[in-house]
Amino acid sequence: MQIMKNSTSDSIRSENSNWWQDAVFYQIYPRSFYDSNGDGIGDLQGIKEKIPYLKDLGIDAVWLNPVYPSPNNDYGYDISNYQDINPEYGTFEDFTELLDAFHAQGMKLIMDLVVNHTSTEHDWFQNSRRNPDGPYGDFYIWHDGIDSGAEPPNNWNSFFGGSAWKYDPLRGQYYLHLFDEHQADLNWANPKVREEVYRIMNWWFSHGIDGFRMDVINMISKDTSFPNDTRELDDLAVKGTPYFINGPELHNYLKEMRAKVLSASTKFAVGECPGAEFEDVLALSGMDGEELDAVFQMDLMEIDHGSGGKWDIRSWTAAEFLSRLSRWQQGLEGRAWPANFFSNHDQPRALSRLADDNEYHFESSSLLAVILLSLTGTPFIYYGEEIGMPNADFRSISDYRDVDTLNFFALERTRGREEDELLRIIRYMSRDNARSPMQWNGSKYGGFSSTEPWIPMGRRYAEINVEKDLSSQRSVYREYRKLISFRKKTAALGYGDFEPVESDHAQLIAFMKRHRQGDYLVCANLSTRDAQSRLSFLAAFLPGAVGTELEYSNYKRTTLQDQELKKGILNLRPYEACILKITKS
Ligand code: TEU
Ligand code: CA
Repeated sequence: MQIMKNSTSDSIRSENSNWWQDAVFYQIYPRSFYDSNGDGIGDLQGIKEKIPYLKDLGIDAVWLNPVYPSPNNDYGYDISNYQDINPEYGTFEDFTELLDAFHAQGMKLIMDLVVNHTSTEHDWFQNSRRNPDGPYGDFYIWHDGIDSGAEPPNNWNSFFGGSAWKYDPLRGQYYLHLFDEHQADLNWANPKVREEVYRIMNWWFSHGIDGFRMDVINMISKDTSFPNDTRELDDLAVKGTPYFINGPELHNYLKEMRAKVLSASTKFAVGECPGAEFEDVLALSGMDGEELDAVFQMDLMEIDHGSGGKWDIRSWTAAEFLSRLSRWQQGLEGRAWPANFFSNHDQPRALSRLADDNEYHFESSSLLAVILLSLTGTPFIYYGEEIGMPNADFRSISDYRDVDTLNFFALERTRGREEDELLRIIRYMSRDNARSPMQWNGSKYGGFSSTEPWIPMGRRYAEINVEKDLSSQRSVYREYRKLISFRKKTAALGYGDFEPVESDHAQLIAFMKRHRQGDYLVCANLSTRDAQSRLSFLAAFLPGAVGTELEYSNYKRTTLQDQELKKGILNLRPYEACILKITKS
């Protein structure tokens, strides 16, 4: 699919632009969104009931995390059957009903495609381990161990801790698993594997879905000489990444996929690509349209990662935040289409991580909305973000469900680290922070279910929930709705050229979005103290600029402040975020 930048046409909804370029997406973690039948597990009928809520917010398209049959070692990312629905979430009929219901509202639905690996319970894997010479014998990555089998084939690590290899006594060989040991990596070097994947994708398209979010799609090609990783690395770091992230055949596989599945279609293909560098993203989603339509890269999500990765938390500054945004916004401009997000099911809640989820809860939540919805590219709002859901913040390890979190805890305990210290890290960084049930109201199970949910409610659900938010004078939901609608009529936000200004400020970030139809300045104070920005610098950026007009602020602004604004002084209160229109002579 060719990316059309709107610089050649006049309307923001030009007939040349792709539907997903105009769309505001909403990501749903189905297990935690809404439980319609009282078993404590979110489901497809539950999502269907909430379509009006999403429609009212201004959502155009939804990405569903995996809903296929799965033993849930990684809650759906370990798939045992690609062509069915997990009975916990409903039936295949429920799925087609849901899809029709979205379409009836003019909304789109994209599914998660998890084909770097399958569950070890998938028939393919069971066949592969039983029958090395059979049709599935070569579907996975099997190797003999070294030292007569006593040691794994090399020193690569799983992202969830420990070796990436697991010995299977039945086959008498090791198989590769970059994630949990119940997630065996498929052997993409085998053309039969690739044919199966394309067949499955086409099957889902024939049922009418509108696209795929492709899980760790930049890891499908491995260096088939499987070398040891000899770099000097932090204890917590993952070994082997240079040999499987953006591996040698990746671009060939994706070009083949484009040709066999995605060509001449209006389906959207967005790839999740952890560890993708700038050049990789260009190659993967460049405007030639030969591979993906857009890429989720993790640069901003790594702002607080130290040399040991996600569990090695470090501090960051506003200037760094802006520089990470700018690197991609400016770098990809006119060359590739960005997919923007501040949260997902793998990250802590952005509100707790990047802003203040307490005293400045309303301001922080709406500030994140201002920034996300002002970026060029397709925005993805993660469920609960629109009411300012903070980290679940469970205090006891028994409340956590995520294999990554539990492995980290167990492994570090054996290395002698204190339980308290580990819990402090987990309360900040665990993926379960963003997987707790949607907070619909303040009743016992948060209006999510009539029974005890599969994972506890976030600690502050009685105080922060949809019902309370909507009845409040300061509703986060209504700010999101306002900003989504403003974005849809303001070409500069979704399509404009990005230019950082105030790129060295200790407290605030500011950037311009420029477009033929009008130029805008976005300013956000990322601190708990007042911050001043000088607007006088605008002259340097925009010859002919004479002033600004306030389009949006998450604070009420007084006439006096408006006068100051006219004089070029912008005083931002804690977590204040503004959008200003630049006026010209
Ligand atoms: O995530 C890939 C990934 O590399 C990370 O975000 C990962 O979750 C993190 O490094 C753990 O520390 C994708 C999915 O989004 C994630 O939910 C799955 O667990 C993973 O792939 C395996 O399918
Ligand atoms: Ca249910």
